[in-house]
Amino acid sequence: MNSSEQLFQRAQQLIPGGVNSPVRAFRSVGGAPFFTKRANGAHLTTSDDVELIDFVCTWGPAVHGHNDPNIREAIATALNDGTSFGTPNPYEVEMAARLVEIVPSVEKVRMCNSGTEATMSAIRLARGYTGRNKIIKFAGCYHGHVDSLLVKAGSGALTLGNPDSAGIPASFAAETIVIDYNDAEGVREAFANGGDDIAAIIVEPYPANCGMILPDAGYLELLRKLCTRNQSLLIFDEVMTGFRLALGGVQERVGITPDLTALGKIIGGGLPVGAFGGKAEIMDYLAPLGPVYQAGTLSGNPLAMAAGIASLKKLKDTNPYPLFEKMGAQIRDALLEAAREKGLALQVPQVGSMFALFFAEKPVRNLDDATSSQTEHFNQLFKYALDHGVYLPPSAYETCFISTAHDGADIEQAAEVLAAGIRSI
Ligand code: KE4
Repeated sequence: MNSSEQLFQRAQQLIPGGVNSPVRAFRSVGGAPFFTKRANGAHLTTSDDVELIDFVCTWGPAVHGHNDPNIREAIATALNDGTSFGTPNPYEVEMAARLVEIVPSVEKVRMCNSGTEATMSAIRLARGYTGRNKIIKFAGCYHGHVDSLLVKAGSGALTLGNPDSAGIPASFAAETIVIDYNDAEGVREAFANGGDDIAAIIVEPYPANCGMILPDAGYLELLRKLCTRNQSLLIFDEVMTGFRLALGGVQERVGITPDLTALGKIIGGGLPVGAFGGKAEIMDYLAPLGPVYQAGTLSGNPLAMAAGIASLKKLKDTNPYPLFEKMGAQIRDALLEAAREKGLALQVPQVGSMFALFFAEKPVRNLDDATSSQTEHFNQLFKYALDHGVYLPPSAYETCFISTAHDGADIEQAAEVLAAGIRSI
């Protein structure tokens, strides 16, 4: 057995499925996961010294690539003064100031430790602020493993075929209204039937946990209008898209201001961080000022704040977004060209540094379209790519990420491998 196989065998005796997060288990693409011992720039080195061009980027945080020198230096500097204080610290203030400056909807922000905590807290705040119970979410969107949101959820839940997780009381799920993404009539009806008890809509503005889906023209504007008209809150879950699709996220790209925004991934620079923010009037409902309780031992951790500040500073200083558009389009076009030559139906939704692959005849507009795509073709491509040094997310229901560390050679090599992989299907 090679090193990864030995490690996986041992891990499975100690950790459920041998992984600390289900989507890492390769269950839908087959085979066993490799173990990573080092990561630098756009590359992972497995415990068997295989080097891979990485398009998972630790599921989004590594927007500057792995082991970024500026982030390392920021962590090392903070580390000199200790790892956690349990009191307010200067880094938290700088992080909050940067988020307020960068994210259009954020007047005040609260740090937490994961995207799940961010969405869970935003939901609780919306309910506490409005005094209402119902939440609207969209089928296939994934907002972390929050009880009330693990209903028709995407990402690992969808990958493993349990979008409605066990362990969620029916009474909890009953407070969640699930609508198809891009279904305008469905949202209008939900408000017409029960708008006075709808606390909020939570949405990934560009869903990226069932592959990547883009909104119909006017759809996000409709969500904003219906929430405003019904005094419900609009929550953008930008844990994945924040700082990646624009410095201010999708809300900056589309010019729509949600009432609350959930954030994470990039703002931790690779360390565990989440955040949620929005209008000061709403945020001030949080303890210790208001009646909505929310807390966290390591929230605002100095090391994580220092890493996130360095990551945000670098994004602001380097403005990588035009480069992301160029690299994303280069891979997209290579994939589409190869599929055309092969006579395979392929959709490659791509925005900046995010892209996904659906082997489907027509553009994917919702979860049903996504699950009707030929996922076995994706799985074949995944395996071919991995065998040829390119690591895609191990599920057809995830999205690929590019970092500023993916240089021209990485993109050209990956485009060639993926095109050859498509031709091999
Ligand atoms: P975390 O709790 O995993 O930090 O964030 C949850 C979350 C919330 N909102 C969105 C839009 C997300 O994409 C996520 C987490 N993303 C997945 C990848 N699709 C994390 C990977 C994993 O579960 O291991």
